[in-house]
Amino acid sequence: MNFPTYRQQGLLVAGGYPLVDMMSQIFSNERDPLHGRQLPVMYSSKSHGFFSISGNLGTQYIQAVGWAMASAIKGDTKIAAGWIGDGSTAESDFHAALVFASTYKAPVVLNIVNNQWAISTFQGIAKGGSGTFAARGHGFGIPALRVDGNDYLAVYAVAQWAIERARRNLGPTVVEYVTYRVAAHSTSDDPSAYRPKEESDAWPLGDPIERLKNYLIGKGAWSEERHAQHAAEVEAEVLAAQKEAERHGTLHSGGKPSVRDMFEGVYKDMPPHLRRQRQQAGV
Ligand SMILES: Cc1ncc(C[n+]2csc(CCOP(=O)(O)OP(=O)(O)O)c2C)c(N)n1
Ligand SMILES: [Mg+2]
Repeated sequence: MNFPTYRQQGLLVAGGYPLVDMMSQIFSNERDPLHGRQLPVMYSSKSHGFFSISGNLGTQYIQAVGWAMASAIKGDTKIAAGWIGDGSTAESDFHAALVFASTYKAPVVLNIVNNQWAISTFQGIAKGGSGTFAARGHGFGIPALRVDGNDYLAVYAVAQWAIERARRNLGPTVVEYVTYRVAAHSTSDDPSAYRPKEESDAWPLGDPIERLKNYLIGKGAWSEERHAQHAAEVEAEVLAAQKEAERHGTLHSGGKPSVRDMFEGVYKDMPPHLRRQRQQAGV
């Protein structure tokens, strides 16, 4: 079970969760799998091992560790993965999670995505006197790895290793992925206010897709033509998914989740005051 932040939508896409469902949630339309009850990009899918994203950063770590501990106590084989950004490691939740993971040898992979920035704050602030974010794990006696997060194959190998450790009940692993947030933090953020415009171009680890592409071309397993064709296919798939999602409604028009949905899915037995409100709403 992944306990992701808003940066891990890729886990859902890679796990085969439908793009149309993701977009429908953004549009809050009639096909939104969460029926308009969550913020647009705060996805949730138990069947895809994707715990509901919480906007409260740092919570993912303690939840992942607790969930992994429960799995081990039950004698289950399931493992957990927690996700956190560089800035959020300064939260006390991060440290509490590491204490419990270490003490109880929880079967969990604790991922730190160090993309250099926490909105406008450079990662050096959260890191403080620690040499690296990975080194935080060592202080708790947890094996920790630091990997070039823009090297697809290195990331894959490190993740496999950490997952295998958890599966064999050898305890937690901390993994720091060193990467760079090229885009703005959000649509309301303007990075030119706090970092040089050319900084991302100068980032020495490069673009992960370009690197994998060049590596595979060098090995004779891929070509520029196939890459261009594949990119066009992916773009067409995304556009088709968007068209399909829009058919079920957009923010401005079309189908919406039922008002009735607002009252359901929270309480096992609906309390009387909500039943009254539902009657008043006539749904
Ligand atoms: C507990 C908490 N405090 C503050 C915020 C506001 N906030 C949203 S994103 C963000 C920066 C997070 O930076 P980082 O942890 O590096 O993650 P990144 O966005 O870079 O992946 C902050 C402070 C929040 N969502 N939750
Ligand atoms: Mg960050």
